[in-house]
Amino acid sequence: MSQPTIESILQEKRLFHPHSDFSQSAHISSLEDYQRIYEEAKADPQAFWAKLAETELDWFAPWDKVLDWQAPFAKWFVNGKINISYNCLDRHLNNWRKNKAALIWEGEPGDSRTLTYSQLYREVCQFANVLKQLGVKKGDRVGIYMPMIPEAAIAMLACARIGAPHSVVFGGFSAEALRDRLNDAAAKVVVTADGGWRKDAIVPLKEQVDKALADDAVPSVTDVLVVQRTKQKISMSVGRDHWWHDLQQGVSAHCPAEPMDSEDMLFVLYTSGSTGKPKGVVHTTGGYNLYSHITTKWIFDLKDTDVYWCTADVGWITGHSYIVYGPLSNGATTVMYEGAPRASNLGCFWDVIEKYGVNIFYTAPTAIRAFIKMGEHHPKSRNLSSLRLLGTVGEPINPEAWMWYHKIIGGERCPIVDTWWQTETGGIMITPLPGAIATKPGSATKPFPGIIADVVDLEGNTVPENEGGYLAIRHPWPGMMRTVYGDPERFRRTYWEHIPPQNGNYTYFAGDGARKDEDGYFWVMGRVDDVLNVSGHRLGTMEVESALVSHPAVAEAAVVGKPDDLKGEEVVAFVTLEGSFQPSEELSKELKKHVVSEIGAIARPGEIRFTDALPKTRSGKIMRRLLRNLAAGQEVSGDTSTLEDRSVLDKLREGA
Ligand code: 7RM
Repeated sequence: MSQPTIESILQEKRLFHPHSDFSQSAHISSLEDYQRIYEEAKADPQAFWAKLAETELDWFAPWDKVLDWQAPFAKWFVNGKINISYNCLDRHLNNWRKNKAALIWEGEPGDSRTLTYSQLYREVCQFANVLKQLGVKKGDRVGIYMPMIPEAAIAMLACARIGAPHSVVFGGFSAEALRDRLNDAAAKVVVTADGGWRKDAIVPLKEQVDKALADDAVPSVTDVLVVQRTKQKISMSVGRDHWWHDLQQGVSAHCPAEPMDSEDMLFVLYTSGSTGKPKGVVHTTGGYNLYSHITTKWIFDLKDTDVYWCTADVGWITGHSYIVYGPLSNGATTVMYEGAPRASNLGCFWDVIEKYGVNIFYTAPTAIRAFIKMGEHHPKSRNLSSLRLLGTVGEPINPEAWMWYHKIIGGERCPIVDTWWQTETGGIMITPLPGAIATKPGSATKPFPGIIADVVDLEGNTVPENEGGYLAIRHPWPGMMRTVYGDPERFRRTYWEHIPPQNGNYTYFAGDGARKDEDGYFWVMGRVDDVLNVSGHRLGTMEVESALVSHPAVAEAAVVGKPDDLKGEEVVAFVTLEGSFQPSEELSKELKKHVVSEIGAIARPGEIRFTDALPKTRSGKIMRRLLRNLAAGQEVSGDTSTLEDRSVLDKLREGA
């Protein structure tokens, strides 16, 4: 199996129409419906979004302007007052949903817990009161560094309830990475657990928090709240650290939802870019609530009877929008799973589907490729007949993996929604609407209503049909990020200036290459900047390079991605050493370990290649294109005339 190539994808002609029984009961039930709604939204985007905001969400006070666009800075539903925790909880309590399962949690090893909407409401209110007692006020940032347990969602909703923006840091990130993010956000409180389960082992989360905070390295943090999950021994620092269960005791289970301004910050979430340290992507309250809500409803064709499961981690945007906020705002039953397929239980995903009768299943291509390797007998020996819709996200899906998903998991009856979007977009942007749009394996198909997507050149001109270009968005949308936390200029530079604005018309640059075919279907080809996609996780080459050069043996490092059947891409690092160090297998191992401790296991290089020099241009720029060729074992392609010293290339070839 291999990653899709431009050639193979262009030859993909298979078309899968929605089954009529699916379409008949779908929210958007025909291509004509989609086209009508799409055109309506395009003609008057503000009227389109305003109508949805009014009918789909509860507001404390109406807005007086739908959109204020001081490009590239947007304000949606200006002066409207709203609280997303209210929309996710309170409004479901005065009807039959009160005792409906809101969150079904399947833990490891073998634990489980179901919270109804009223139970979730009480837990969230209690924790919101706990945060208040610790002095957390509207506007204060709260770090969340948690395993996949209900308390992660409870903490997010509690923050939202009192207007304290959360910053969730993926539990797989190292202490260093955690420290940088907590510092950038100047978090006041950190919520964590004694540990979490990850593939039959315990991740020592609290220990990492202790490391991150050691020597007063994050001076803004006053308190740490610790959920008891694994019961292993941890140290508690008197005055700073508190057990979650101690503080929850005797606290009121009611806490009014703070009326937030529509543009108040809801959360900041860090993501990798092509330069420098990770960016804090800022999302605000009203627009994000609407966008995550309506995309969940229409794309997953959510019905009140559905059991919905997204396998992402809450540490990523997919977990924010499609485990917590989108599903709960719709009053859905959302499944949260702490485990991951591992040697001791290769069928665990299918067990979860069978156990809870999951109807809608949303996962990543990298997971699907791993399942293919594990063999058909795992899914085939479980009852997956409850499934009615499948989704994928995170990277391009190769047509073979798509077909396997369709046949083996979907039993050829479930539509597949291949959803393209980003941390920055807040929600899904290009996707089939499953009752309306016929799918082609490997294509994310069409833009969501209200989204004006295009494939352009660097002047911003639309490129001809079936020609490669840059994926771009033409008009602001409610779920878009508002700024880079603390750095509005970086926001402007990174997303709005690659394509020069024309007569005040700004175009959002996504950083992905794409093409649009003769039917208007989008084919996303992958990143065009120095961002890698390893198992669906975004990783900046610069981040890994900085981690490597922080090791005393390393003089210089250049990191590239190498195509990988399972992970999509694998990290390959070219490294030159300081004078007194010699290449060795041991040093290679040590450098890999060093990257893991600086960033986290997702950044572990698959390969370290020692070299005397890196190929550079005369102006001193590393020629990554050549390194990418070398890493992939290909002939070096394209122009090498700008290379300063050709012998470097010859030596690198010999070394490989
Ligand atoms: C949701 C998420 C964003 C990057 C994006 C793309 C890639 C995501 C798809 C995809 C092809 C898809 N947020 N990407 N979905 N590429 N088809 N359906 O993944 O911020 O972590 O990553 O992921 O390169 O720019 S993210």
